[in-house]
Amino acid sequence: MSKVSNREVSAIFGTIADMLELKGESIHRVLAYRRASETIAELPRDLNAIYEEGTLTDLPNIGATLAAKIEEMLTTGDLEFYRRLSAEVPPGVVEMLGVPGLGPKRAALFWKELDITSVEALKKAAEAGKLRELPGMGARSEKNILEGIEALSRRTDRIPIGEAYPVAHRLLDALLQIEGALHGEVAGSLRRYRPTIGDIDLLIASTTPAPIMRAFVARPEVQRVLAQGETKSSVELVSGQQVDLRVLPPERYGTLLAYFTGSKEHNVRLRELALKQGLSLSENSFIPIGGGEEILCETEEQVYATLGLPYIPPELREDRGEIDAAFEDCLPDLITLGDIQGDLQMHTTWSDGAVSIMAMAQAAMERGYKYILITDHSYGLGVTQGIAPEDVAPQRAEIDRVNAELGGAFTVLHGVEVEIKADGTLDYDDNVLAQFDLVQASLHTGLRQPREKITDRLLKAIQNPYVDIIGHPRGQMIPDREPADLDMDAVFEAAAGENVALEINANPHRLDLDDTHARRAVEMGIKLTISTDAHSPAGLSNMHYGVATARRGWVEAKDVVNTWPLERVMEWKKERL
Ligand code: DGT
Ligand code: CA
Ligand code: CA
Ligand code: ZN
Repeated sequence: MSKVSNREVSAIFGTIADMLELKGESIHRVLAYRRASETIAELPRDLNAIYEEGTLTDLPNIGATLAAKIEEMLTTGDLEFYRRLSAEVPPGVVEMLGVPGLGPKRAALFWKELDITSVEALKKAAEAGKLRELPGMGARSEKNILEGIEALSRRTDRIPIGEAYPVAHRLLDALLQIEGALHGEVAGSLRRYRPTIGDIDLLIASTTPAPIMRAFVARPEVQRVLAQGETKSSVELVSGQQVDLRVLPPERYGTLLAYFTGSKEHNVRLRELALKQGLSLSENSFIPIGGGEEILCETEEQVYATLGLPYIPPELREDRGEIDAAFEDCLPDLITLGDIQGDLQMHTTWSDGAVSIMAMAQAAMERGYKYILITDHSYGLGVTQGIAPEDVAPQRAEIDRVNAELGGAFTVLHGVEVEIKADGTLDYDDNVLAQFDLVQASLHTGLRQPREKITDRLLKAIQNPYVDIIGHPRGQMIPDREPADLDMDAVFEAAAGENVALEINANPHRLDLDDTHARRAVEMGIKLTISTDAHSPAGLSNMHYGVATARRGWVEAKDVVNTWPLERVMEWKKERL
């Protein structure tokens, strides 16, 4: 028998606590096991050694009963009590406690009343509307459980792009320093800018892969090597993220990059097209099926050209119609980062931002922008120090001073992020709103209101003649907060009717509107803004996430207000008053 570890003992006590709670036993007993579990998890010494000294009961939260159970585990590798409990409480029911917002009382209810013994079964029951019938439950709590299950699955598998992107690029940059590394790219879902990332895929062109592989697995941020080969290796980082690296000679780099950029669905379509031409497409090359010479592609452009297609940008490669559009030569003329003329949402020390208006203006000028809109919070938002109506004029005076000092090469606009209150009214009266150059309205509270109510709030805000832009319209947070239950058709109709712009918030934890909603909005003729919601100069650098989200939504520069010259932006405001 191998030695039982502290971690195993701690985990079993923790599970026992959950099981007792599910059974409805006294909270004292439950807590006794939970505290013991925590004590053991934090022990700096091996339990086996403590047991041999005979000092188990000297440990905090460990009395004679628990010491006897520890002894049983350490000496027999088993615990009779735990085995009995496991026969009574199925492990899937314990797993259900991991669903955010689902406590032991309800988990036990589902188990006992509906015989639900796994997260999967719980999901099915919720989808079938069976949970709402139970005492104390309803349609809303049923929906919350479904959302919790979704949040759980997303949390376990995928990392928000904002966390993966810097890690991937730092790693790639380091590997490109190695002799023989010619050029490379971050591929996979990161290159396509999906909002969440499963694993990181790195590609490098080189004829001498060995030293690159060696350097890769020896990186300080690598915790475990999962596989190491001549041209491909996989590692797990200390942060838990998995990274795959592939190295091929430069003459094969085009097919390699196309293959590992994906998506899988897009690749399937490309391979079908190749087959129709009698070619077999792989990450290495095209091979004529009837025999003949292998076709090598140095670039992705050559891969697409071989298939008779124009180049398709990575953000479009999701099999959402891009291949047909490419065939018909009507791919969108996608917006680029260089099209952005200004940033229309940011905060300063007037509310919860880190720096002054001048400091934000200078940082934006360094990015080559022509204008910014300062959008500090209105005063009613409890969590931040917002701007009271009587502060609006002094803030305007400061903005005037900054503009005077900057001498006309750059314009700071006076805006606000006005709170849409729980009843749908805005935090400021119209006569206050009339003082701003542009008004952005956002929801931050009551995001879990029922569909009709929350949709009404947003519609009311859109209909206010002073509101120009709706900030982060759906209120989602990646990965843990589902969007509000808005009737987006109604929102789009209203925004189109009132000529109000909707924001793509470029903060990688928001990306709201998302790609598919942005695409629909633009199809309906709605104008978008892409803004960082920066709370510091560094926050301005998130713009590329927002632009990429727009590109994933097939958005062109003309659809985005902050690609326009300032005069046109202000004309748009005037038209709408
Ligand atoms: P992820 O990592 O889940 O966020 O998504 P991806 O797209 O990065 O997927 P990943 O890392 O499994 O594979 C990278 C790319 O390699 C993927 O986008 C397409 C390609 N690929 C991987 N497996 C397959 C496959 O079985 N068939 C095809 N056609 N392509 C594949
Ligand atoms: Ca990947
Ligand atoms: Ca991968
Ligand atoms: Zn906000």
